[in-house]
Amino acid sequence: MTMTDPLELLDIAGLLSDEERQIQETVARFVADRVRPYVAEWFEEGTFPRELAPELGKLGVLGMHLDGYGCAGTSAVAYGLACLELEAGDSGLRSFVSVQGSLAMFSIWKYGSEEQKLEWLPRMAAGEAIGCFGLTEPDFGSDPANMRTRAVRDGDDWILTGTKMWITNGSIADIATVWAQTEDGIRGFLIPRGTPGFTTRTIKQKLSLRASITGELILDGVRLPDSARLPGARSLGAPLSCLNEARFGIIFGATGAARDALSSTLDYAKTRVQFDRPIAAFQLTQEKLANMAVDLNTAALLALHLGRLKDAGTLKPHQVSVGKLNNVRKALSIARECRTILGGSGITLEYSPLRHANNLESVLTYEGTSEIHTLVIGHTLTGHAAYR
Ligand code: TGC
Ligand code: FAD
Repeated sequence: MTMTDPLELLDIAGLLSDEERQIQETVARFVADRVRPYVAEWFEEGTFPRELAPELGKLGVLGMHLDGYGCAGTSAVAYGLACLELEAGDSGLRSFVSVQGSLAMFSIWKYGSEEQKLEWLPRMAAGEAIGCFGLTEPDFGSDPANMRTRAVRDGDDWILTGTKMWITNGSIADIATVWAQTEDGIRGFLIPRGTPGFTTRTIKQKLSLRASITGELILDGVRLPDSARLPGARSLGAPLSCLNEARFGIIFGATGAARDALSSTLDYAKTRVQFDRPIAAFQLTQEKLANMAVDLNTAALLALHLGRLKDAGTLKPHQVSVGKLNNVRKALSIARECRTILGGSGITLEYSPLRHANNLESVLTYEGTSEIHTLVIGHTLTGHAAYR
């Protein structure tokens, strides 16, 4: 007996519905045809091909779990499985889809006016308009409550000033959801590209998430009408609720990166011969492979459990933290361990594990660092918030 997909170990696919399996297979085929052959080149060049956006729209994965306005309206589990397959291609691809659907579109879908929804969501679902989500600032990442970006009233308008940092899709986005402090608390605003005073800069020299555009948003007295404000967003809870959506996709996505790293390593270990035997036949290699397969399968089961809770409408933010903390941590450790089995070959882009490991360094940090998710869980267990 031999296995190429390490997720076959516990027959997790047997827990999925026919529709969920079909959606997963469709996304996997797209990744095999349109991503895997090119992703090493994108990573090396530090680029994300914008022309992929309408293809992702056609595939139905942009705002996939939202209802109406041109969105597919699938279950949370189906959306998670799509994230898993996208991130098996590259975390940068899943990031694009997360930011578009779970952050930029979700913020409009949940907190926007009917006019804002009609103006942006159908085009964003089709991949004709790209969105970004600006919460983090140069001096405030884990602690967004203290953000410096300010929106002040000037007659009927708002004037926004500040800087947002590390913003996925920032410098290619047509529309930015930007969070700012007002005298009544944190509010969200939609800023279209080209608005006077609004500029962006691409962050270069990244060693991680290279097949993704990361940018800075600079707001220098940007004047906006009140109709640009997200009317339903009334506190920090609004952007944090958007993060739950994107963190959910990461719980599945990280297992995709780990699965891809492990399955390519299994193939390699079975064919690479040293001391006249395949390296897969050595006990030390098998211990690594077995431990990784156990971690991967338990991470996938956790993702599925949380997905079922989300579909039942009972998923809590601290449960999302359990999934994000565990699955990203495990995926990063799997990708690094896989690299050791590949020996010298593992340091090139010909094999995926080190690319995944480098990407997962960002995934460990964004959407709440592992320390922040640890403290969220600690808060839930003890009743004491230890952030401040
Ligand atoms: P705290 O006082 O605890 O909460 C303020 C208000 O927010 C509510 N809340 C939540 N609501 C929904 N979902 C959650 N997860 C929530 N967490 C808190 C809370 O109930 C409260 O509501 P109310 O009504 O009482 O006002 O806030 P705090 O300032 O003490 O901070 C808590 C902490 C540290 C957990 C939070 O600030 C946090 O999560 N920090 C991490 C920041 C972060 O994750 N940033 C991510 C930026 S976006 C990104 O990284 C995109 S990468 C995308 C990609 O490329 O894939
Ligand atoms: P800091 O908050 O300064 O943290 C530095 C270290 O201190 C971390 O280890 C952290 O865990 C630790 N720390 C902080 N506070 C505590 C505490 N209370 N207790 C213990 N340890 C603590 N943001 C967006 O808004 N939109 C995006 O689209 C986006 N995309 C991103 C893409 C990439 C590639 C990256 C790398 C980041 C992105 N981010 C985005 C920003 C990301 O969310 C932040 O980097 C993250 O929240 C951490 O903030 P920071 O980098 O300022 O680190």
